[in-house]
Amino acid sequence: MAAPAPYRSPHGFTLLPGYFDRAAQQGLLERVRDGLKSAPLYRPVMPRTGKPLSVRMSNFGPLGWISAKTGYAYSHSHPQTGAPWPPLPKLLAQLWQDVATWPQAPEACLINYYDNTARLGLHVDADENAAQAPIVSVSLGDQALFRLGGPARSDASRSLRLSSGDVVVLADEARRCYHGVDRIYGGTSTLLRGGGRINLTMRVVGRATTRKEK
Ligand code: MD3
Ligand code: FE
Repeated sequence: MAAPAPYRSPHGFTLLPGYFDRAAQQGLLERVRDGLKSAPLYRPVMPRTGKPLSVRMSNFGPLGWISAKTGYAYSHSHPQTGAPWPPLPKLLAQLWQDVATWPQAPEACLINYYDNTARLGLHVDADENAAQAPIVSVSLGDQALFRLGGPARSDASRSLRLSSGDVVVLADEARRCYHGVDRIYGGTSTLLRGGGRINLTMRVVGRATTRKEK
C-alpha cells in the first residue's frame, strides 16, 4: 500500500524566516514611515460593490496596485492625493537583488497595513502582465496566519505563521496559487508602536498600466 503523498509546498514557494534582524526591521520600518508621509495609507474598496477592505494600503515605486469601484489597477499615482508614489527604498531594492533571481527590478511595492482585526480573503495576484516574475514579500510587526492554497480556489491549503523579519519569495507555480491572511495575532511583536502588521510585496508589473474589471 502506498503511503499518502506528502503535502508539498507548491514549487517556487520559499520562506526565509528571520531574514531581517531587529535592527534591520527597524531600519526598514523607518523607510516605510518616511514614504507614508507623502503617500498615506488609505482604505481601498472592492470593485463594483465599493465595500471597503479591512487592510489599508499604499505603495512605493513607479507603479502602485490599487483597488477601486472601477476595478483593480496599477497606477502611477495615489488615488487620494494624486501624487506619484515615493521611490522604492534602497534596502528593498537590495533585498530584491539578493533573493528574487530575476533580471528586472521591481516596479511596484504594495504596502499592506493590518490592524489586529484586519484580514485578506483568499485571492490570486493576477493583475501583473509579468506573470512569470517572482513576488518578494517582507513581514513587519505582529504575526499573521497566512494561508497558501493551490492554483484552484478549491485546492487544499495549509496555514503558516509569518513573523516580523520573515521574507517570502513566490516564484513559478507558487506565484499562481491562492493565498490570504486569516488573522493577525495581536501583541506578538513590539516593532510597531500601536501594534498591527505591515507587509511589503515587490512586483514586476510589465508593459503598460493594467486596468482589469473583475
Ligand atoms: C502567494 N499579501 O499583497 S504576502 C498581497 O501578508 C498579499 O499581506 C499577503 O497577498 C500579506 O497580494 C501575503 C506573501 C505572498 C504574496 C504574494 C503571493 C504570498 C503569495 C502570490 C502568490 C502566492
Ligand atoms: Fe496576494
